[in-house]
Parts: sequence; C-alpha cells; structure tokens
Amino acid sequence: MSNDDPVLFEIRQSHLNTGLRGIPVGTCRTSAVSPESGVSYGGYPVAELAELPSEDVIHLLLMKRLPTPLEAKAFAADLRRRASVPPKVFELLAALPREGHPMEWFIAGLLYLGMTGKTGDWMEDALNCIARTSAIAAAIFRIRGGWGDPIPPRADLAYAANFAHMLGAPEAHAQLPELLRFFHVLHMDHGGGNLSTFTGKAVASGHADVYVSLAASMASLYGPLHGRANQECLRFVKEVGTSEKPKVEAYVRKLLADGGKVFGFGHAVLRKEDPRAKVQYAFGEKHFANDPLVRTALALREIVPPILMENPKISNPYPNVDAVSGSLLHAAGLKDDNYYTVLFGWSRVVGIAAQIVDERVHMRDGKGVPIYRPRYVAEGQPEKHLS
Ligand code: AMX
Repeated sequence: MSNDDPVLFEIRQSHLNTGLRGIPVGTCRTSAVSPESGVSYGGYPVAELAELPSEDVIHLLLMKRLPTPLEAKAFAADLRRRASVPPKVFELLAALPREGHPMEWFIAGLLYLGMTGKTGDWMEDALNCIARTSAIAAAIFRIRGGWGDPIPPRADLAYAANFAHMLGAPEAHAQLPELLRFFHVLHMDHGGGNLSTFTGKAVASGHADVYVSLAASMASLYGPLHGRANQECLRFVKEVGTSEKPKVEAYVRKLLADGGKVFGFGHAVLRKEDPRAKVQYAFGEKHFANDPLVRTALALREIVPPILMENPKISNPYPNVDAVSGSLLHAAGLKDDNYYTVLFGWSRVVGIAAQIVDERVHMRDGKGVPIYRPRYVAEGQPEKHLS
C-alpha cells in the first residue's frame, strides 16, 4: 500500500463482531444502491430496466452494457440454446424429502448441474447456470408441490415467459408471466455486500466453480433474515387481514406497542420508498385491485409511513421491495409462500454470477481478487499449557 492510497474507512474496536457492516471491502461493477434513488444496474435505475426483457438485463449485468437489438436477439437465442438440463436432475429432485425446504432443493439442483455440466470457464459456466436455473426452479414447484412432471421449455418463448410455461401453475393468472418478468429483473442484483452475493464471491475466491459458489450463495439466501423476507411479509399482510383503513391503523399501532415489526417497511440503506416497491404497487393497482391481500398491502402503504415517522429511531418508514411482492405472487396464482425464496434465488443468481465473473476475471487487471481472508482478533485465550 502506498502513502498516496486514500483512507476509506478507519477500523475501530467497536467495528469488530458487527458482520463487516459498512466496512468497504471491494468494488462492484454491476450495480449500486443509493439511499435516495435505490438500486441501479450499470447506472440505469432498476425501475426503468423493469420494462425490459430479462435477457437484456442479464446481458447488462454480465457484459456491462445493454445489447443492441441484433445482439439482444442473438443473446436470447444463446441462452435458450444453453437451457437444457440433464433429465436425471429431475430424478434427483423427485428423490429429495418433501420436508426439505424448496431452497434446500434448489441448492441440491445447482450442485447436480455443476457435477454434470461445468466447463471450468467462469463466463461460460455463469451463462449456462443462468440459462439452466429456470428449469430447476420450475421443476421444484412441480415435483415438490405435487403439480406433476417437469414441463420442457419452448423454443419460441422469452426467458421469463418460458419459466412461467415450465411452472405450469394450476391456478396461474394471465398476468403471471409478466409479473415474473419484472420480478426477475427487480431482484437480479443489489450491490456487492449483501450476504448471498458476498458468500458466493467468497467461495469463488477459493476457485470453487460457479455452480458450487452459487449453491453456497443460495444457502445464505435461505435464511429468514435474508431471502425469506418476502415470505414473511406476505404472512404479515395475511395477519393484518383487512384493508379497512381504521382497522389497519389499529392493527399496526397495537403491533408496534407490543414491540413487533411492521414487515415490508424500512431498509438498511434506502431512505425513500423503494422504487422496486413502486413498480410492484403500480402493477397491483392495475391488475389486482380487487384482490384482498393486494388491497391490504396498498392500505398498509398509505397508513404505515406516517405512523413509523412518529418514532425518530426508525431511519426509513417507507415500503421496501418485499412490501407487496408476496401479495402479487399470491394473486397471480403462486399461493404457497414457501417457494418465494426460490423465485428470489432464481433472480439473484444472475447478479451473483456476474459479480463472481468480475472478481475472478476482471478485478486487479485480470489477476482476480485473491482468496478472501479477513482478520479475526483472538479473544479470551490467554496462553496455557497442558503440564
Ligand atoms: N417496524 C418496526 N420497527 C422498525 C422498523 C419496522 N418496519 N424498521 C426499523 N425499526 C426499528 C429497528 O428495529 C430498530 O430498533 P432497535 O433500535 O430497537 O433495534 C430501529 O427502528 C432503527 O432501525 P433502522 O436503523 O431504521 O433500520 P435497520 O437498518 O436496523 O433495519 C430493517 C432495517 C429492514 C431490518 C428494518 O427496517 C426492519 O426490521 N423492517 C421490517 C422487516 C422487513 O420488512 N424486512 C424486509 C427487509 C427487506 C430487505 O431489505 N430485503
């Protein structure tokens, strides 16, 4: 380190055992999270990207630019070409215990794909893995959920529409493919330091392959404090159980008085309503205005922020990305919230894979980030001897 190397952060004793919170550890080439404007990918606000096909945004995160129309067509065709999975992976899924959480199934599926189809090239494996996770995620819904055998992809459908087709959800609403398209885009990436992304990059820093690294990142996403938030938010909306505003207000005030959390509100970084929530609320208002859960979520959007503002400790009283996503998925026919983290994982695999490629192939002028090795300070271990 040279003397003209600027100091970004001063580590103090009080920073220890805080989960690296706020401590800069690297640079991120895919996305940024601003307290005022929320997430952007490659500089584009995510709410604008939510209008694009998944394939264009996958291209943006991996190649660091949006494709031209010609490139977009070729890239979408390339992903479709890579999408087939060995049929035996479905036998593996069918043999897994139903008691296993869908995320445990997803992790098993990723590991199987890696055992059968890796090339050892970071970008190739990232592309293959992104192309193939749709079949795995859809098969988990079908096999574990008892919907029937996996449905093969179609050559004429775009990425997200194909996923909706492979899901074959028995109660699917006509808007499900469109909901899945922008859900996918909105959840693909979220800066470099969220737990699942950090885990995936850390595992890849030991030169484990893309599949194993993504499986590890999905293990991080599985936790209730991370990827299970949209499931928890839907459960909260169900508990509120009404969209009548005085009743919603009374429910929220009692919950807070009892020390509870208003799920779907607040954020560690953002200080405004999450633009990802805005996109989803607009969709809910347009297509599901009569759905009871969506109506409750819309009532909460109006009623909760002024109440949370009464507590000066709360840094952000506004809705976050999970405030309405579960209610929309439910309204569109995906009723079982146990599967929602798989949808989050299906999306987040894109950003994590892109960041793994960056750390392995681009950082430090192509040398890559070395194996992760933060320092831990020994505690409570005075020198001792056996005799
Ligand atoms: N309801 C009740 N209390 C809340 C609150 C909420 N929605 N949001 C924040 N607070 C409380 C915190 O618990 C904390 O209390 P404490 O000092 O007694 O521990 C205090 O306000 C200050 O918290 P903060 O600095 O505003 O937020 P944070 O960075 O510590 O936590 C978050 C952020 C998301 C965990 C928190 O807002 C929360 O628990 N929200 C509800 C759960 C939720 O919606 N989770 C989904 C997160 C979405 C996501 O990021 N994926």
